[in-house]
Amino acid sequence: MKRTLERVITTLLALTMLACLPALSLAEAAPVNNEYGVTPAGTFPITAEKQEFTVMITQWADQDPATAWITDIYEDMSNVHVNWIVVPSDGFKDRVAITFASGSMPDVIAGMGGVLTAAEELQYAAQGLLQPLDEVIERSSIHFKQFLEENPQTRKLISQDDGHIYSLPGLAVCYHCNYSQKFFINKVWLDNVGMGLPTTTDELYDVLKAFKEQDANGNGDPNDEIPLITCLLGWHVDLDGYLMNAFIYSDPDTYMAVEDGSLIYTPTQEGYREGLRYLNKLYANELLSPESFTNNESTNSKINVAAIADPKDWENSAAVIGSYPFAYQNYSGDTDIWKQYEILAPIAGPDGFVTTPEYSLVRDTIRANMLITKDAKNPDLIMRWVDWFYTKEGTRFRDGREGIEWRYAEPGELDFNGNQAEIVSLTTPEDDPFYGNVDWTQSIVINSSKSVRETLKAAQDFRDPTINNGTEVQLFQGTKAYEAVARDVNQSIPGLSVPIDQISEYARIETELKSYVKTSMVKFITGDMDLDKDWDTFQNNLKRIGLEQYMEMANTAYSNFINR
Ligand SMILES: [Ca+2]
Ligand SMILES: [Ca+2]
Repeated sequence: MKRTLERVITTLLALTMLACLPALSLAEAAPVNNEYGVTPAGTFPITAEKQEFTVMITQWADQDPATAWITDIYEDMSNVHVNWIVVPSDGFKDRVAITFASGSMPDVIAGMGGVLTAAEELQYAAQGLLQPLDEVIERSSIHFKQFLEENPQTRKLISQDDGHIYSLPGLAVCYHCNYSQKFFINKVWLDNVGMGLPTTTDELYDVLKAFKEQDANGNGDPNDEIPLITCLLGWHVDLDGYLMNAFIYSDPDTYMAVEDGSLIYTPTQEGYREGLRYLNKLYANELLSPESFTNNESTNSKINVAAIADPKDWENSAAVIGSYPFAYQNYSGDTDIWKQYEILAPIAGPDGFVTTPEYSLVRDTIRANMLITKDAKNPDLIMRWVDWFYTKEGTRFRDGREGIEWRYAEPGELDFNGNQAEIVSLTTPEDDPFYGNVDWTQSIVINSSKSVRETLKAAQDFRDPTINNGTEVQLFQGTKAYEAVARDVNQSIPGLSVPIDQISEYARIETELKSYVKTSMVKFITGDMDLDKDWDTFQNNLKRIGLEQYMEMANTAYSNFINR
């Protein structure tokens, strides 16, 4: 009895904390009024008499969903008990396949990063192992329906070409990741050669030349600077990423672009050749390090670390292409060298052209984050249980306890945009019983929208020595200039789903094309292939690999997506 009372009090406290959500009130909890045994959508508790369902879920780190802080408290709020089947994240995919094959499934399968691809989902739906959720959503959600209205791209991404929705998504917006074809430049070196941040490809050329010819790092030797470096393996470190976008829209992940409503293959375009000419000019004038073609991200960061360890051997690069500067701490220990870098805004090409890819369509939505299987005894109960997590309040609730995992911001504490912050994130003490086990994290859907993240308290100066998340602040602030010139999301390319019988052929051509483009790109830059004499051969080889067939399949998939 005492325990029950304590639980009620805890629950009431939790509800008070969430007072901004008017529908959330025990007093307003309406009686069960439908055949599914649930209260009206948007109210708590969800059921009058306790009900339960079973969730198979990925385990993340040391988490145990059965004992997480959130589990008990949400059971009290919802009056729904969840039985957890916890599966290690290694091998989760296989376990899902086995579960589908077994013919006996838990009510729900939920997983970090998504349980099924669009193609897998469609296959299971065709076998009757997943059922359309459209009517359940219509009947038993309020917040998820609103979420879909507010996120039309997510609705398209989770809908199949047959018009149905078979799974529930999560949303995890990473603002700087969505504009991650970036360029970092050493501000100290710029000061040393008396130049400002370049805004055009010509100005950048002049800056790199000054780095080469002058003693930009100030060690007395004018010849030990690497003006520009990148690498072949890494996240958005592409040579034909940032710099190419001064000549033509270029997304090296797909090499596709939307032109007049349909897809074209960028390396077939004259603008791509012009971009390669510029890169070839940088290389021919020894401004782009040849190590760019052999390094990976960690070797590049080691170049910078060596420079710190022995200033006489200083050879760190002045400018780097990439989503992160190589010199960030995760690569280089405790050094502060990353603070010398500025994120360079996208630069304009000779014709004033400037753009950058926008990756929200392939990054924000966690597709099939949660499946309600054909064996689910009460899909409406599950929809009601998960519905609230599509609100900002429900997502914030998942952060944990006030005073332990978070607190309200004081007046004057600022957020990422320099406005009054809403929430300050705190760190769970290591001796806390829920340390590392507060929430189900992204294994159960959340709506981690741009505004949830940006209204957290943040430092205003990324070089502030008193903060430990300066890189995140720098990335956030530097991304603004990218967002300003980025392609509209409606001109971005989603993950394309081709019919099941085309998948292997599509993947085969895609892999060959990409590999051939990347190899040829390097040869064009280094002069092993000539941009005038060998261009036609390059184009013919793309056709020989199957470019036309590939683009036909891609365009059909793309127009299906647009028409959803
Ligand atoms: Ca030099
Ligand atoms: Ca020098």
